[in-house]
Order: sequence, then C-alpha cells, then structure tokens
Amino acid sequence: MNRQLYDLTAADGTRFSPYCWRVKLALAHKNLKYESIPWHFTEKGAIAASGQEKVPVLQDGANIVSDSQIIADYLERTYPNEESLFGDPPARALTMFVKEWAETVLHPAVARVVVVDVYRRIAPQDQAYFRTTREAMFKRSLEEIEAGRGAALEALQTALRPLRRLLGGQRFIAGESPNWADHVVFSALQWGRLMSSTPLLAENDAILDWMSRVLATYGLD
Ligand SMILES: N[C@@H](CCC(=O)N[C@@H](CS)C(=O)NCC(=O)O)C(=O)O
Repeated sequence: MNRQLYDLTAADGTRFSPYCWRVKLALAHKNLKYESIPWHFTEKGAIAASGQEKVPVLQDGANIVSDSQIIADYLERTYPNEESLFGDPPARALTMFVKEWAETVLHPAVARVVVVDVYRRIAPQDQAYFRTTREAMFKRSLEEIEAGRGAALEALQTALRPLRRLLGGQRFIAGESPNWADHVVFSALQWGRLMSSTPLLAENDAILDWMSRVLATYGLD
C-alpha cells in the first residue's frame, strides 16, 4: 500500500493522538486505506522529510503532508469524488468554529485530566522529553498538575455542556452523518477516553452514544 500515516503510540501500542485520530477518521470518510506507522515523541528523524516535528504526517504516494487541518484539506482536494469532509463553503466555515472551540477549550480541558496518565503510559525513552515539554507548556510540574486532576475533571464536564445538549437533539454535530466537525471533537474525547485512568464520561452520557455512532459509521471500534 502506498499510503502511510505516522501515528503517535503509547508503550503498549495504543494510538492516542487526537490529531492523528482526526486524520484516521478523515481517511475512513474518504474510503482510503493506509498503513499506520507507530511513532514515538522522540523519533523526530522518522518524520524529518515533512519539514516539522509533529504527527500526523501522511505519506500519500509521492506527497508528504503534515498538520491535521492541512491533511484534511489535501484529502478533500485530492479525492473530490469521495464524500466531502466539510460540505458546502458555509458549512466549512462553521466547521472552522468547531475546530477552534476544540483546540482552545476542549483540548486544554482534556489535557489537564490526562497529561499525567499519558506520561505514565508512553515509552520510557519518551518520558523525559514529555515531562520537560509539558511542564513548560503548563508552567507547572506534572505532580502539581496531578494534584488538580479532580477539579480538571469537573471543569471538563462544564466544557462539554454545549456538546451534550446538542447531541440530545441530533445524531451528529454535522447533522445526519458525521463530517470533519465530528472528527475533530470525537478525536479530542477519544484521546481522553483511551488514556484516562478514570472514566471521563458517565455510562449513560449521550456523548458516549455519539462516539459509538461515529466509530460505527466507519466500521471502527
Ligand atoms: N497543529 C497540528 C498539531 C499536531 C500535534 O501537536 N501533534 C502532537 C501529537 S498529538 C505531536 O506530534 N507532538 C510532538 C511533540 O510534542 O514533540 C495538527 O493539527 O496536526
């Protein structure tokens, strides 16, 4: 297969990156098969050809594309005969609001809950790098972040209120079927769900049902 996705991995093989999940859902949406290449935080050399140091990196034939949004735009442009990731231009514009909300509100809220869980589950060779970069990002030690985990879990519930209310009345963020808006929000919560040492959502939460519907749409589990 001539399509590879460099995909962040934990020590046990769990692929947990929210940005990589977005691209996996977008590839499924476009009916495109790919090979998932496990990648560790410190394996910068493996993705050097992309000209930057983060995943996802998609190698599609001769094309090397990085950054989840740029990859989504690339897939939309390159595979126009498959189902659209965004819908018409006004729908795409609204989707960009969802992406900004996800990155400025939801990602930080999930990160505050799971960052220490992630630290414990990544490969030993990644841990020192992860600690240094994340402590600089949060301006606090991992131990201080962990002390605030209970409050962070509560704050996450508050951040999720608009999503929970929306999903009480419609099947997907994009309406009757999922698109990039669903992919972006799902992926943030999938990262949390896969890495959190405690459940993020109650068993009867409408958000969990929606996550199952997203996966089922693409035959994933
Ligand atoms: N804006 C980028 C963000 C990608 C990103 O932050 N990826 C993280 C994994 S979730 C990463 O590769 N981090 C490497 C590092 O921190 O060194 C996108 O949308 O793809």
